[in-house]
Amino acid sequence: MTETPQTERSLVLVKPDGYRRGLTGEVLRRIEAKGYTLAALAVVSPTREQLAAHYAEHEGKPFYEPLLEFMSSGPVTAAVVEGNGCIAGFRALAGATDPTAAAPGTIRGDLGRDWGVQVQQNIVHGSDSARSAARETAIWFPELG
Ligand code: RTP
Ligand code: MG
Repeated sequence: MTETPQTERSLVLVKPDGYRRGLTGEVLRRIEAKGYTLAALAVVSPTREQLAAHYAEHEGKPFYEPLLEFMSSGPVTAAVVEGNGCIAGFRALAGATDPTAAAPGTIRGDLGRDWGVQVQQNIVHGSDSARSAARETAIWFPELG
């Protein structure tokens, strides 16, 4: 007998550039059109502590401080996205980190560009593993823990 696939959850953020540009609905539309569901959704003005926890793996890198400053520049929308394979699936929807290199058809490829600023503004974040998703969900939705 084959195993029942595990429903996965991914922690997705619409970053401040996406929020400012009115792209939150478009990102959520693409998630739902793909067939994933929204298990939680919130507009949040992140604290420095939340952002430092979220991006702990990047501490010490040259883009760390500009990244935290960018992520503090306005509200973000946090979502818990649910569906089989949605961790890799959402990363595929998002496209490459660099919006200039991201393929057309992806969120970053269709909607992102190089703005000539210090840190890449690439509209969305998506968890890169189940372990990251659990860690990040506790940061953005402590009540779900
Ligand atoms: P994310 O974590 O936001 O989903 O993006 P990612 O996995 O594709 O990229 P990651 O390497 O984890 O980097 C986190 C975010 O930092 C910004 N970044 N800018 N050299 C740069 O300008 C640079 N490098 C990284 C991006 O906003 C990236 O998404
Ligand atoms: Mg990442």
